[in-house]
Amino acid sequence: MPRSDRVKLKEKIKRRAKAMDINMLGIAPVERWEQEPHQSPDFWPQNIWPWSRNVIVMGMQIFPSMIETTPSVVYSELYNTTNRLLDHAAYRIANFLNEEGYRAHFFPRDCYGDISALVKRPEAAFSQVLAGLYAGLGTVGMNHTLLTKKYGSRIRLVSVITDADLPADKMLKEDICLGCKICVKACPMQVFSPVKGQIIARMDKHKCALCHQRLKQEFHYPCGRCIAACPVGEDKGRYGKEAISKKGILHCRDFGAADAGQVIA
Ligand code: B12
Ligand code: SF4
Ligand code: SF4
Repeated sequence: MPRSDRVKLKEKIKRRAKAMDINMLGIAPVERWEQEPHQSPDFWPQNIWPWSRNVIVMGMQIFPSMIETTPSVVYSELYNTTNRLLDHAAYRIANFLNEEGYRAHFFPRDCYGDISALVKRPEAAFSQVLAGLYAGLGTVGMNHTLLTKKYGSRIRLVSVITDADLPADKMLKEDICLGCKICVKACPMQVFSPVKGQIIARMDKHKCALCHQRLKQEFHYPCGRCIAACPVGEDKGRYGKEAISKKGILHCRDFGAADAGQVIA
């Protein structure tokens, strides 16, 4: 396909995504999984869907003034809303590409049946974090999430896999993580053990998943304290000193959950 047509198709995709309130979009050629491997080849898109050429990764922000209340039903509802919107947007972009004659589908933003599955095995068939890294949206931080300049870790992700020939976005060269360990201290389960000379901490994922299993029963799933606390991101600056008052946090936790605020407040 001539370069001008590839650029035009990318612009069309971006316009559609923006109209669906997508905050960030990046494109990763599937070769990047191979060039910078962080997971076994079984997880690479080209080994799952041999026709795939590019992965379009889209992100939607999580408002700091809502996630600060976590664990709360306020964050729980926000989480459900972004999940619905992300899968919906990804379905529509894949559908658009199909109508244009390309092979395309989306990998749902999470893709597990229930938290009990993640307690047994905390992993999905395809990693949105690594897709976001390869698509140049951000870098992986100490807390194992994708950090972005605009929203820190407070961005949820979904991917469209396609054979459309699209101009790739560059991966970021510099790590965004400050190594400040604020996420490590914010974790109520103390799952992170920083490793000297390495950005990404060791993580007890089973412990984090167990915490989530409990939160689910109490109707204030998920936790996300490690992403709420991360100081990276222009999103926090918008709210000045306090995105929500300390009293406001406790107030919000007092409603709508089985034992509001008692568990890891
Ligand atoms: C399973 C799962 C969990 C498990 C395991 C978490 C984990 N880190 O793997 C549990 C239940 C614990 C969990 C918890 C949470 N999750 Co979760 N979870 C997932 C899920 C479904 C699959 C993740 C997976 O396959 N992990 C396995 C590997 C890929 O994970 P990894 O720890 O990141 O390990 C890789 C890196 O360390 C990397 N790596 C290793 N060394 C190096 C070196 C360098 C230089 C680099 C770049 C990378 C690298 O390679 C490893 C792979 O082998 C994804 C959705 C999806 N389908 O991707 C969401 C997802 C990761 N979760 C997400 C979130 C937000 C959370 C929570 C904050 C809860 C919440 N929603 O509020 C917590 C945070 C926990 C944390 N700090 O990681 C978001 C993260 C968004 C982002 N900005 O990154 C995702 C992407 C969902 C989404 N669609 O947005 N989650
Ligand atoms: S989600 Fe909560 S329990 Fe899990 S790592 Fe983050 S702060 Fe810790
Ligand atoms: S809180 Fe600090 S150490 Fe943790 S991910 Fe954010 S910038 Fe990195």
